Amino acid sequence: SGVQAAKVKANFVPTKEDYIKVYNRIAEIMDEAENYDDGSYGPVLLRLGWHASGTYDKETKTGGSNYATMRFEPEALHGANAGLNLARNLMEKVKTEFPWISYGDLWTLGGVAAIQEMAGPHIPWRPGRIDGFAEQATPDGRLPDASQGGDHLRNIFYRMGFNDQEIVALSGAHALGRCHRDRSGYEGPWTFSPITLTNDYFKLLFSEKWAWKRWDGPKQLEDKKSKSLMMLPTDYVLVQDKSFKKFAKQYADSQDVFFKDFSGAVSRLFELGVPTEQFVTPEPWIMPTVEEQKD
Ligand code: ZEM
Repeated sequence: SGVQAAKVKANFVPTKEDYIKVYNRIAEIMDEAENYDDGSYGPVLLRLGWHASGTYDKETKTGGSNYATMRFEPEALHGANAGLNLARNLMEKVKTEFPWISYGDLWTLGGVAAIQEMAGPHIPWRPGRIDGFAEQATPDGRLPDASQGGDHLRNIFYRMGFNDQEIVALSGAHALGRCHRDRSGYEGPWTFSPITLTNDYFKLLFSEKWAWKRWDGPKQLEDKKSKSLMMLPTDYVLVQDKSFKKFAKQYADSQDVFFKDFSGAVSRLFELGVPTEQFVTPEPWIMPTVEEQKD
């Protein structure tokens, strides 16, 4: 009967296999992007996972990925989140097919799938986030402002509980995707392979000559050689500030070192704001890529 069906659903306890099914569906949707940007929704899905998590404040223990409050206004309309309605709508399709998953788990798993399917490292991940309420949304201004400098970057990321090394490692996500004039005001990609994760972002920061772009848009840098790549002021700080620069050089010299630190930092980022006892397992899972599932 209908009552029984509802009961079965309520008692449904998803296993790792069930989350792998969600992961695979996300990977499929990522690729349904023939006429979009560089041919993948991966970058914008990663940006969603990041903005859902990066609102965390370690002092007040508010914000972070737990309650997925970006579903609600005004957080959905915060300037930093411009364009993420696209990513949330894509994830809504997955939510319809797997209604048992929480939005916080779905959005962070989306970030994991994006990184892994775009040739990045495995990102240890585990479920347990719960859907919250509009009252739990965070005030505007918790995410970094690309027009600012090193002090601002440190203020924002130290508030989340990250150190200088993690700030630099996390910034390497900008190897992926691009800026959109109608979202942030900025324009262009950081690397020549925006749907494959590499350490090229760091390599290019050191190898190219960067100059302020002459245009009517916000202050951003362009590479003098091809004039087709960009850096935000906050990206360029990573090779100007002594402490940041040391780590940026390590990541430019070794993709392995970058991948290892990036994996650790993103894994931690996606768990910000989630009480430990809420997680369904004490040890995060390694989700296999679509390719690895074929072996
Ligand atoms: Zn981003 N990011 N980000 N970022 N980001 C943009 C795009 C993307 C900053 C920032 O202001 C911007 C991290 C850190 C920081 C991604 C991932 C991660 C854009 C362009 C801006 C302006 C948005 C647009 O116009 O579409 C600043 C100041 C950061 C401080 C360090 C971290 C951490 C990330 C993940 C771990 C990704 C993947 C994109 C590309 C999105 C896309 O649609 O292509």
